[in-house]
Amino acid sequence: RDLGPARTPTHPVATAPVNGPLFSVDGFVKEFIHELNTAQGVALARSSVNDQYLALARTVKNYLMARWLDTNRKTREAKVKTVGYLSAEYLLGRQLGNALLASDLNEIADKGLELCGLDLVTLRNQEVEPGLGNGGLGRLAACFIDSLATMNVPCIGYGIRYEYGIFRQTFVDGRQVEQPDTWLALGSPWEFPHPDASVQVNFGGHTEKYRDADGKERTHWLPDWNVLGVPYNYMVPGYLNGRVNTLRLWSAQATKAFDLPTFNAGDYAQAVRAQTFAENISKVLYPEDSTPQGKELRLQQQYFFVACSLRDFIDNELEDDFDLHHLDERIILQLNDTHPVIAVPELMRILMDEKGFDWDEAWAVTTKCFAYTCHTLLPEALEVWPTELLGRLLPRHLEIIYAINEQLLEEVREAYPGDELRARRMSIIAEFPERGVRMAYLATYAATKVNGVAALHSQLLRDKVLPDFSEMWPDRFTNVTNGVTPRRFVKMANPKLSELISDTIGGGWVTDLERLRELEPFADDPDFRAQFAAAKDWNKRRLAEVLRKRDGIDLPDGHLLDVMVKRLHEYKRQSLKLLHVVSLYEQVISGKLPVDQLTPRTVVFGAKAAPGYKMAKDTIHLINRVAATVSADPRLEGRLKVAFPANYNVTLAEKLIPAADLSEQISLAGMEASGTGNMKFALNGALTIGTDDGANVEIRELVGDKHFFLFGMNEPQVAELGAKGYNPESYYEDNPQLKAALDLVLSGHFSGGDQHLFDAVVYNLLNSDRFMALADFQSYVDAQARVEERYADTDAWTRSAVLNVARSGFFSSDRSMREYIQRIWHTQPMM
Ligand code: B1N
Repeated sequence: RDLGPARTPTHPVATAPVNGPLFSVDGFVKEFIHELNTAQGVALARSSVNDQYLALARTVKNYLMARWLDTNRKTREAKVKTVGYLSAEYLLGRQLGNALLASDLNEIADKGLELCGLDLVTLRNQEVEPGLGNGGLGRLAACFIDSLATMNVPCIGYGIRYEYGIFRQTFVDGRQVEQPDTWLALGSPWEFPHPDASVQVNFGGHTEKYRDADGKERTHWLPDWNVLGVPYNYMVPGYLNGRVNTLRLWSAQATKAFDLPTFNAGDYAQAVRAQTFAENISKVLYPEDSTPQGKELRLQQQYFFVACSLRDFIDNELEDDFDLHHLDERIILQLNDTHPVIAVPELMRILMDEKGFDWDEAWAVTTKCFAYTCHTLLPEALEVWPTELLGRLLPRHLEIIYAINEQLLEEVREAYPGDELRARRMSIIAEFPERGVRMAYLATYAATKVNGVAALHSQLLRDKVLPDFSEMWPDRFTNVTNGVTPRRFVKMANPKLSELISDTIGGGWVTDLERLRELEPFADDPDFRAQFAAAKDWNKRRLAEVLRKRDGIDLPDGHLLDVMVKRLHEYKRQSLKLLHVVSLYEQVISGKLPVDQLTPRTVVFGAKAAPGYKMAKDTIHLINRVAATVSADPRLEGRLKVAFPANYNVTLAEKLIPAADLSEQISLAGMEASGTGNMKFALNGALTIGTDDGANVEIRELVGDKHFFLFGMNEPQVAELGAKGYNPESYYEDNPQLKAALDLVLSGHFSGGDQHLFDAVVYNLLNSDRFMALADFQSYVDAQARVEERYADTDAWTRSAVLNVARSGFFSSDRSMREYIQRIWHTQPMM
């Protein structure tokens, strides 16, 4: 980026620190009207809600601007170590509410807008959330950067500015239909594009050897095409602390060089088409959660953002004369799963081919600069890039990966002489089913630290996914249990509960969540419980209003609100929840259960399925059909309702989670790496019904067995049953309640008499049931009976809910960040 010659301004205004608008209602209104008039170009009287929202967003941004510039200047001057968080996904949620909270502008904005005849809530609802992630992994990245800003830790989040985020889900006759997410269409007031700071990224071509001036053999990459990465900066404001970190997302643009040959050849139309080809790289987020498809464009995306980010940090964040041998003193690059792991050979390439390092020097630096977080255990989620593809797209990187692998295998053979099987197992290069690069192995070998995302997951990661590596380098492995930001998911999402908490124990909990412990004694205080229950009721009424407007769904009063929201995946077992619902319904309509013995309950599902995931889409269809049938059946007398609002996203989560009574966390033990929704529910006073999986284990330990409804096999039992041979059909044959539920689906009851519509779902359960839903069915039903018993005793239920809140402070992402800082990053907060 060309900053031109040094400037020595003489006008006092040019040298004064940047000043934001005045922190008062008058200052706010002035700025707001100014933005409306000059940036939107409209008068208040003629402005649309969107004009007003954009002007409001810019106004709030202007308040934060001085702090942002200040943060950047101070961080640069201090030359401290920065976290470079590399993530292909950031599931940010709406920005306005968070920015208002972080800058303490809620009251002023509310009053100021009122004086303009406008309503803050209406304007907030105009914002389209940036859905630049699939689920937990992307949302975690968003929570982490929020915490780092709040904790005064220098961090740059690096990622991709997808033009289309996660698809908008609609239902047509109960089936999922995907619509493009046009989040940029109505304007994007939160971003700052810097086309002048674009970075070139190369692809394809071949490599050549040559001798440098010292006679050393060196390699040269001669790529055959390239694109530009345009940085877009976003503010990441800390909570009331004056720090504003940066999230830098890259957008792909064609370079001139790209279309020049075609253009010169006279084919104008082809040249323009080539332009689109390059820009496809950041066009759309791949909508697969946990099961990525090995698509060429996806590898292009990964290399694209990683190459831009490394180049940007080295060229623009460091001083011109910085000695890259000490790079690890200035950055730690956190790899959010394997998606950015191509950064490892990229850094090696930069250091060797561009900066003249020899191999050992480059490796010594590289291995100090990376740390790797694994987010899964599912074998199909571990990325393996075919060498054919990787070599075609990034020939130099494949060479470097082969060389890294040779070095790894040499180390292994030295440590375990004669153990050739082990060497083959640990090879970064897989030979079957095709030759491919195991990105998790590459990351593990290169990283200073490798972590899982919950205690159980980290243990299984060591024992089952990377046993050879953890045996060879035991100290490299660690656990950091995930967390969630209390700013967005309690303070913002649950204002009534937040007020009650602050009135009771003061406001310090927002940045020191363990202080929620101080609420424990109040679990026995009837007055406090009443207020707590009142907040829950208020949240339910708010949700009812949202669902009525948004989805035309009626939420009955006084129901137990039973919520399962997360991506649709077989391992998460939405089908198990559905079997429970169908079973309750079946028992009533067959006369086995008097309807007045049914606990009034509304079951809410929220889930997107990957567009190519047939079983997941069929399950969505079945849930919708069951929802329609059950909710409409007069025999249930309104005591059982199933609701499935379409397009579950962060914005809906912020309304749903605070209203929930029961949190469904029912994955097969050993399958959910952590979960983070589970934490949000507990912090908002829902009780969990869950398996011994992921972070559920830690939630249960903390809130106590009595206040958590545990069911199902644990991980060793799952492994044992798998080893013994699992036969789902035997559960169907032996359990009349389960049989009746499945038979009801097979009878066509939910499909207008069509007896085969849901064959795929049902026979998958009966014949294979990879995630053992049938094996856990009875235990789940029994646990639900315990839920109903507790719910019948309102005081006991509320007491448990209060204790869930009081004992879940551990799950703040501030705590996660503290652990990364102390055990992995060794960075310092700035004062
Ligand atoms: O990461 C979350 C965890 O809480 C969840 O348990 C875990 O399932 C989730 C490929 C993924 N693991 N892997 C992914 C996402 C997108 C993609 O293309 C994999 N997401 C998780 C946070 O740790």
